[in-house]
Amino acid sequence: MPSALITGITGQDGLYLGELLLDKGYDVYGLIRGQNNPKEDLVRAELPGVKLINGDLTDTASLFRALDASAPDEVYNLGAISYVAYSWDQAQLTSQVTAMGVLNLLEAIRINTVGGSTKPKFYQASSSEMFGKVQDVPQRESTLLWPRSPYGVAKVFGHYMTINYRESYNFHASSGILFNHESPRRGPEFVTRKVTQSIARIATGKQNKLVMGNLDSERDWGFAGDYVKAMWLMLQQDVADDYVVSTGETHSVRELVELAFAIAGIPNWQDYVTQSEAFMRPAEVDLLIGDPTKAKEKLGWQTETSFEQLVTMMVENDMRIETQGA
Ligand code: NDP
Ligand code: GDR
Repeated sequence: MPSALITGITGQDGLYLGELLLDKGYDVYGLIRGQNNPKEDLVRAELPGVKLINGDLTDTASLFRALDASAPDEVYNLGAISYVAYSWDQAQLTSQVTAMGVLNLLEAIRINTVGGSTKPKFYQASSSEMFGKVQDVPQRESTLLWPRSPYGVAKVFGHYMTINYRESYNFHASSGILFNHESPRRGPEFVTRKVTQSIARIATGKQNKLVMGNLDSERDWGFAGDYVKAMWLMLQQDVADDYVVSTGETHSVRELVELAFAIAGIPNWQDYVTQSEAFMRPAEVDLLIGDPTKAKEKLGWQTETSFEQLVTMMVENDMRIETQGA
């Protein structure tokens, strides 16, 4: 039975990837941080087969212990401070976790395997935020990186460190440059879930207004359940590499809001939506659209869920929660 260690097990992608690997018969370990992590019960309920190990990406000794306990064939580094807006408020902490955390984990793997034991294959959760002020449309693996937030800068560090360990130490280390992916498990701080949760509350009379930031930015939104399959496929290749994972389609935040209100059956969305400076960012990434050709040709991966299906899934989930409490 292959064994996998996932950092970020409590996050959206950790839950989908954990589920995928358990279904494939893996022995799955998840790194969980904090002395009383509020998401521990959720992970235990949704993924009872996952074994949780205490640890933190900023505490390298805990990573050594996690590697010893799990003896992984594959390591998926999904742990990060991942909310772009927050990364300006805590730029140092974001750098310690999202950037240095990658190096801490790579070093723990390298030192652990110095005696010659087999190195686990390594996946790094890189991001389309690295493209920032985009230099190509659409963005592909060769596009120059120009990050626009402390988060984006931290991800660039992790991305190049992953490539460097591949080239320096012969790591089977791959980096997935994933574009925005969403689901009913998405955190409420991200725009899709904020919109679908708010609309469900508006539909049930619990909220009057939806206060938004920039409605003009455009994103290439896919379904997280599809995207974790690409992560796994990358580690099944003979040779490690970097891949853009995206739908190849872009939509503005305004289109997202309009569609979500329509799906909920609420006419005149403009009557409910206002904008506030509080949700504007010091520097915005205006347009993201990825070219997933390489992932399609080399991994045989492609998105299976349309934008409309994704938004419908999320609106219906939040309507169910607001009306039935589940
Ligand atoms: P989430 O924000 O949902 O999850 C982040 C995870 O990181 C949580 O499990 C969190 O744990 C964990 N974490 C935070 N700080 C630490 C730390 N110091 N040590 C260990 N773990 C920590 O993110 P997603 O699941 O959406 O994304 C997964 C990864 O993919 C992230 O690295 C993200 O940056 C990246 N990514 C995501 C994209 C997306 O659209 N979703 C697109 C491209 C990249 P806790 O619950 O304890 O806070
Ligand atoms: P993003 O996702 O920054 O792309 O990063 P987010 O959903 O936070 O923002 C997307 C776009 O929507 C605009 N926006 C708002 N965003 C939020 N969160 N709240 C609002 O009220 C709001 N109004 C408008 C934003 O300005 C932005 O343009 C996500 C994260 O998952 C990263 O970890 C990941 O790397 C990238 O996707 C790819």
